[in-house]
Amino acid sequence: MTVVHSHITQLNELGYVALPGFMEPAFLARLRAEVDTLFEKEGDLAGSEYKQEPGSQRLANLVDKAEIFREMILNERLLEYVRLVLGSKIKLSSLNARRVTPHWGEVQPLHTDMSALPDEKGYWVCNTLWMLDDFTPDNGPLRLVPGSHHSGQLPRDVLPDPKAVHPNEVLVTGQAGTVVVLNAHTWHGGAANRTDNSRTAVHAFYARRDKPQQLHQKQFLRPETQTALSPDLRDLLALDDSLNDQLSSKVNIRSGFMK
Ligand SMILES: O=C(O)CCC(=O)C(=O)O
Repeated sequence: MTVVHSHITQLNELGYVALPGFMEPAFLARLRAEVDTLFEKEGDLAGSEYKQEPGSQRLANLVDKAEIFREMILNERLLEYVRLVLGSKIKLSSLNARRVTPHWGEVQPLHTDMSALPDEKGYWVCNTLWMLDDFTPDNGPLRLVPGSHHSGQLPRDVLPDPKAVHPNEVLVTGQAGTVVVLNAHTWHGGAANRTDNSRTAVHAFYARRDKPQQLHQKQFLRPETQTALSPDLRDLLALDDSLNDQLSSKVNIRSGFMK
């Protein structure tokens, strides 16, 4: 285990930890270039495998779309953090990108990913947010309520207005290249972008092995992609896991807040 003690404490107590400089500059440049190319190529269809969201552009099913995405989900240093939240048995749930439109004044409602609440075995959703741009207070950073993963409640059930500023919320800012590990039961959402520039992040979202994937990877990865995967990737994507097929193939794709 290489995770420093203070990060373990922060993740346990606050529900998130930011890792500045996690991406090497060359990796960040490659990732940005790939994401830009895909947004350009997919145009109005971008994100349609998942959900399209007013005020932001999305990309979905990224594991299928370039080698760099397969590299990032298997990053062992990152997976150590994910296992701190979910335990040893994990799988990828989905891999998306989200670009917030300039001057988009709306915030996302506070939510937990997949509207998930911890169960008797504990936490089952963990997101990692890869900053491709600097996140500033004004350009649509992540907002979250530290410690809310302990509440056992969904914001929509207990807040009069999940879009309103929460008295305890913090904005998670950082330089491009930062990765934020988020216990995704923590109440969170994207904030408003009041600047002239877009803000982009990739979300590598993981789940505990006994829960559904957000995007059933086996259904969405092309056969030629599946054939070329290493055994470690096949395992992380749960491609040879009949329990995962039962859990994930029939569920509607579940966002924490989008219909
Ligand atoms: O991109 C972000 O800042 C967070 C987005 C988010 O929470 C979501 O789309 O569910």
